[in-house]
Amino acid sequence: MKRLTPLFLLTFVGACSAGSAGSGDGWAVAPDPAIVGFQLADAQSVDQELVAPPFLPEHAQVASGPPRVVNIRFEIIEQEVEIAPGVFVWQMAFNGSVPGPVPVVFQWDWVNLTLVNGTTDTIRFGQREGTNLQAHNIDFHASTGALGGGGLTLVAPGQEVGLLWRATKAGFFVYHCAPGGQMVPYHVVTGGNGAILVLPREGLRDGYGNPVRYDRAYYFGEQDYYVPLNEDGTSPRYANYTAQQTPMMQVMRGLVPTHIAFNGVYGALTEDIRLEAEVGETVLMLHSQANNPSFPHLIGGHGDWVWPYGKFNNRPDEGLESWDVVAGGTAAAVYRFEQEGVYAYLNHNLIKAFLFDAKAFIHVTGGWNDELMTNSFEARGIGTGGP
Ligand SMILES: [Cu+2]
Repeated sequence: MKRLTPLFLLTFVGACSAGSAGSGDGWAVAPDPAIVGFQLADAQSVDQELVAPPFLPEHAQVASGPPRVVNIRFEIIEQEVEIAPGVFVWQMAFNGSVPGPVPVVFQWDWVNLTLVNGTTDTIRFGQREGTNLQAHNIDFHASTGALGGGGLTLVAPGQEVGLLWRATKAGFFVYHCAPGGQMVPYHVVTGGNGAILVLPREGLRDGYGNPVRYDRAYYFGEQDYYVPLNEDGTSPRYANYTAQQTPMMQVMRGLVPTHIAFNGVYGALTEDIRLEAEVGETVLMLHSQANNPSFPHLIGGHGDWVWPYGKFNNRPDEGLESWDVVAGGTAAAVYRFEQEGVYAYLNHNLIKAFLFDAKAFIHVTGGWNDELMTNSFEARGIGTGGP
């Protein structure tokens, strides 16, 4: 359907616009009134087992059946982590992970969150020690209501609270802790953020309206840190999350991060965790930054389709080289790999990628196509070759 004749295009646009949401370009899909009006009381309840980023829970890419209530559990843990050699940060981490895990739901589903300030150690990722001292909460950018749920979810250590909200918008959306005042940035830049994937019920579509299906999905959560440092570049250690707060806020006021990492820790996605793909596979690349802009780029590849601001009811852009993540926002892109090799997916503020660590590697196998790229001649002395 990529090569539409003008006549067919007119017909297609005419047919779609009759039932469209009013965009007038024939791409938008009208919400189904039966889905939108589906009652919470009639919704089936399902549990979702979350996994540690950069991976996503197993999920369908197209909804079958009516909206559901998806039960998830976040346990907030204050924990000290060595984010770079000799550099320690007391994080606040959803399920012990920075960034937090990615729940996956469909538009018009309900999300039913149990938010725990502390841990039962049943679902935390990793085995880090910590005892919570501060109040926490959660603001879902995907939700509708005061403070994104922040007002309804503020809980003291040792407490848990439930938040039910409906996912009325499709896209990849930031969530973060927002306990009020200066605590908002402090909790966000110590790791209290993540993102949720809200898929359109009909699945992703390209700019022509064709289905887009992915073979793998990776989440690149970018974290800026503001760590008080010793002269040798190591950090002082603090007794707990609260003891770190005043000195860290002094560094935060300068607005210059001391460390920037994908997946919370230097080397996480270049050394510790190996991301793979095969030639011919389509990979969904999800990116969030809760506190700063970022500029994703896949070295040697492209964004075949990039949904503006990571929101799926916007017609995606085709064939981009780099794209935008706004502060407190996301990006979503797909790329079908065509050549083997090691691809760096990074923030194309290259200082943030290479002097800091805003980068990941994707190891791609499956062959090389000379038609796309080859040496026309190997390296040789200047002027020593033939014509
Ligand atoms: Cu918090």
